[in-house]
Amino acid sequence: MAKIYSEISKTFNEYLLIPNLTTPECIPDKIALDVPLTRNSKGKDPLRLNIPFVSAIMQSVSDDKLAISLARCGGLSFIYGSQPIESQAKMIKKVKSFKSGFVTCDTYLSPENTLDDIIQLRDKTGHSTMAVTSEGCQDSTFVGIVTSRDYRVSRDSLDKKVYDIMTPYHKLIIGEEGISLSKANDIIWANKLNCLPIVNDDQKLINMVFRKDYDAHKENPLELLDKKKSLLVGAGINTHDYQERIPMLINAGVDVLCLDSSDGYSVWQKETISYVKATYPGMYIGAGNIVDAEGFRYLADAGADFIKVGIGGGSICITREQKGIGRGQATSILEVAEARKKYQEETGVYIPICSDGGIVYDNHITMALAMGADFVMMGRYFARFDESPGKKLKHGNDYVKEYWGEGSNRAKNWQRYNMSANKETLFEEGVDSYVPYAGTLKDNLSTTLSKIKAAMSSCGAASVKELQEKARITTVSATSIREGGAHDIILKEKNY
Ligand code: MZP
Repeated sequence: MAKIYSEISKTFNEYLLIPNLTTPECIPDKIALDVPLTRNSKGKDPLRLNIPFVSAIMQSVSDDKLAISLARCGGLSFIYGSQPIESQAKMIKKVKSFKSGFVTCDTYLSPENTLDDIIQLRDKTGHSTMAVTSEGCQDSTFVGIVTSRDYRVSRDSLDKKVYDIMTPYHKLIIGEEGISLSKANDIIWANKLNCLPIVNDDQKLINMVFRKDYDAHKENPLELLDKKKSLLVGAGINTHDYQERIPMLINAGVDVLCLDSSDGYSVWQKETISYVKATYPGMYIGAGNIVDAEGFRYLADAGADFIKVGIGGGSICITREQKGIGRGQATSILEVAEARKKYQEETGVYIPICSDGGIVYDNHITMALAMGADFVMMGRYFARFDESPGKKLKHGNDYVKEYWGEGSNRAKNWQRYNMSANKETLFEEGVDSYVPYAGTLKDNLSTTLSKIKAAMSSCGAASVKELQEKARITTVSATSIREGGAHDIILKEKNY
């Protein structure tokens, strides 16, 4: 006979935190938000995040651009796996080869181009500094630089050739390949330069260092870096093509893998984890998604390094409507956190859990952490920013960005949903949508982190671990939820 749970499954919105004593030790400036990303196992250092945020394994969220921005702020992206292996590996490589302060040039001219070409390229890319190479492409010999100070559109003829406009190579001050950022900055300041090209022995342009970026580097103290000072990056994988995909991802430098499935309580996840552990013992692999103690135990015993919790709560997800599968996110986290505690008592192993999907307000993040999640995975949140892959469009009077689910026909990610040999999406489990455009990742993240720290301070917690130990949480009635918003007034404008 079917088991009926006596407890109703609940969402984050149905709970509030009750303040504890706030002391000088837990004022926001003293709060640290670093958390474990992977389990503690013998002989292997667990990976950590500097902020408890990872971005969703989705085409409309986690490409190399967002991954770089998020890792620079202390979090981590899992580059989406619903793309050819080569292009996923290329994105991983781009993140790993990103050097804070060293910019890869993407605007090239040849000496034979004209001022007209310069203007067109500037309007298209928004970059005013352009590299000139013998063939006008990255691989040919670097011969000069054009900046906006080299020409006057009102005076110069549009036919004027780049070789008459550029500063030629022999007049440039350059940095040699391998130079440190601080040395590059010293050269920039000593010579009053705006930009220092970094060139190798074959006179090929490797990167550029810009004066304007100098302060930006100092403003990212939480950058998530590996031992070689490259940014950390993850990749989504599936249970179908993992034997071909993983070697290429590892070759590209991936730091951590994550099985991406709408239902992770499956023998295929166990098989994939076992394969990774046996073939690549140094690699980390997360698994999921599950929503209960049984699912957690199964993946924990299989060796998952972290476990993702959440089915059907994602903003673009219609799995609950289509299949009737899922569970309220708060209830899922509470049950899995309890199972994790039991597992740790039995085995001594701590397995981080990730609350994936359904975060609407910033306070939901604090609640997820307080209930036992070590970090949260978000899609909608990141899709709103400049750095996400979706197009920015005008919608009525507002700007929006595109955001589509991995279960939508647009994503065609049958591997995430279909366990059979039939290589297609049989029915949609996700929708194609817009989200309000919100600006840069860094600005928004900083506001969100301030809110989380303020709440933690109220709860008397200086770390996420302390929050989990000390949190006092109460359920709320529908009428008290109403009481919690602005009410019984005439609001001038909702701007929070
Ligand atoms: P959200 O942050 O937009 O609420 O949810 C993002 C999460 O929804 C993803 O991390 C993933 O687990 C899940 N997801 C992605 N695509 C779909 C879908 O098309 C989906 N149904 O549910």
